[in-house]
Amino acid sequence: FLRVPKTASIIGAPMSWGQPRAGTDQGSQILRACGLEDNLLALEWRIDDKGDLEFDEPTRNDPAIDPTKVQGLAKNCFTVGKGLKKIHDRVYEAAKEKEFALILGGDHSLSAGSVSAILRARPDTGIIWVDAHGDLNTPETSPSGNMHGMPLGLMLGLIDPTLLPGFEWFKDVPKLNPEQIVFVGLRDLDAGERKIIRDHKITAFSMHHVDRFGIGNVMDMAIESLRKPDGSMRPLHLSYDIDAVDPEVAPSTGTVVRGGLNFREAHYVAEAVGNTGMLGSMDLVEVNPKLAPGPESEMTAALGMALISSAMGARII
Ligand code: EXY
Ligand code: MN
Ligand code: MN
Ligand code: MN
Repeated sequence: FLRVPKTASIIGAPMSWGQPRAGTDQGSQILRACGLEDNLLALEWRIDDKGDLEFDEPTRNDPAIDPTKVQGLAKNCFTVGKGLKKIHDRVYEAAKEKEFALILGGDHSLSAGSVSAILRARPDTGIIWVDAHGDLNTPETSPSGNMHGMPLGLMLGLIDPTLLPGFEWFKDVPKLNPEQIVFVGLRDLDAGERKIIRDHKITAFSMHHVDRFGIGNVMDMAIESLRKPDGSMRPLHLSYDIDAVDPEVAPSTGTVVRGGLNFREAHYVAEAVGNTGMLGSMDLVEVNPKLAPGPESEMTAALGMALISSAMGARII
């Protein structure tokens, strides 16, 4: 159902306040500069480029950060929350028009804005979260306070949004059911996240599973795990964090962890999801051209662009 009418809405979401490093706000521009639009046109997509959203910076007039309260444990929550509302509204507009929503990050906090909008328009959507990390933290379990480690904690309803200034709107968005998520590529979980995966019985394929079963079997199992109880397939959203890929292949990102997906495995993930014919939206996040300037940042951005193309139909033969 999502193959027609083949219009892709490109939404630049250079949110960077969910993590501490400068340069994450340049991700959407560098992905575009790699020729994204030409590539998608060659794959016969109609492009509706919505440009890049603009976000406020934190100011000293923001609601006071009180370290004794939950809001003090979620850094920049006011700025992140307001920015995510803008992303949510823009993505919802595209999804409601039945367009493919392609969101260019930006840090991974943005997915709480994009995925919540997809769920509003397409409630049954299954989420394939490709990441070295679980992004399941709450302000209380987070070791860093960085909100790019919390988007799934928010969407699963593990965080009370009314306690976070900027996130009040989040109490009205649909919650993600743990059955609607599958992880691929995990290798760096915090203790609290491990417990959440266990307690909520979230299907998760780590790099250990990729080693043991091979990426082909892992993707078969991952996609199969997202079938609805009646046996039918869900529409799919691919949330692709570039740090899922090994730092030798994707070095220019903020939280690198060795032992990731190799170049072909990274592409295979995108191709397998694309082959379902059910992919209706995608985030590509955490490309930060400032962290490994020069050829390494170009290599990382070119990979991000290629992964988007693979998910959206590019094939070798
Ligand atoms: N789990 C760590 C934290 O919460 O601080 C690291 C999170 C990194 C999140 C990156 C984007 O996937
Ligand atoms: Mn992530
Ligand atoms: Mn990550
Ligand atoms: Mn499942």
